[in-house]
Amino acid sequence: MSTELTPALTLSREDIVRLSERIEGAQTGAHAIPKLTDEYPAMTVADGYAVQAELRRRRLARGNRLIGWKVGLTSKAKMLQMGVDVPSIGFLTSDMARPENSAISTGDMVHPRVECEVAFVTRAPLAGPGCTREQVLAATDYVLPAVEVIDSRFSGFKFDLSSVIADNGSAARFVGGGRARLPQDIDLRTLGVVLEKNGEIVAAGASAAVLGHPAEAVAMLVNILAEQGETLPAGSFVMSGGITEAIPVKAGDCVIARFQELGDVSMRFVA
Ligand code: 0L1
Ligand code: MG
Repeated sequence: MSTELTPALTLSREDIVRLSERIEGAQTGAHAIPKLTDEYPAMTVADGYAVQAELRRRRLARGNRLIGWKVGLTSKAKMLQMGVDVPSIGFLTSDMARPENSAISTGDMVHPRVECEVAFVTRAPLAGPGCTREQVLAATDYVLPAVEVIDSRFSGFKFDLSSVIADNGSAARFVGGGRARLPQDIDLRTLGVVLEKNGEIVAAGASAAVLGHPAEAVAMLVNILAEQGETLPAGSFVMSGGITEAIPVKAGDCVIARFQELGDVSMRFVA
């Protein structure tokens, strides 16, 4: 699958800064905005990553720590659901992490949804191009079950690839938990997961939904980072992509993700 960042930038530096301020305002104010391509129809994937990079610079300048990355839109079902045809990446900062079993506020999000993912923690640096699944597994310290809370800042969760990349892949919150495992001790390709909301099963899936194997998504992340002149340092936390579809949540909902081999991750949502 090609992830080439071509065609190149069409936005000026001023536009990139202006759009990152617009996204940041929507993220912090929890209000929906139209997708960016409504105003900039020629916006490219490279433009989206330039806006995301500026957003990251601003977030780190405010004292947040970069703790890792997420891969999004990694399953065929999700690409179809969102009308895009390649995966995307986004950054994860310390302020997005929430403890297992905690109460997560919905008041500071627009329209949150939850999805079940396998998270990787690395113990060696990884660099592309050409990073492979095998290299990812060799560089992995452990894997753990996680729930990503995504929150597109675009009205009606409607966007295209360039816009969603600029919006940091809808990254909002994430919760890791369950039981950490060595990647060589389990078959990461066939892990089953069941997502319960308020005691009802609302989604289920198998980890092969993530590009055939979640480590494949991490390799793809490393290769996209290489296109941006970046590497994945040792000690990174990586969310490898949704195994289940994303399920809307609201204040009052209790969510438990039950992972085969990896245990449960739970949280509740409050106003
Ligand atoms: O993590 C994800 O797969 C989300 C990527 C962005 C698309 C969305 O908001 O659903
Ligand atoms: Mg996700």
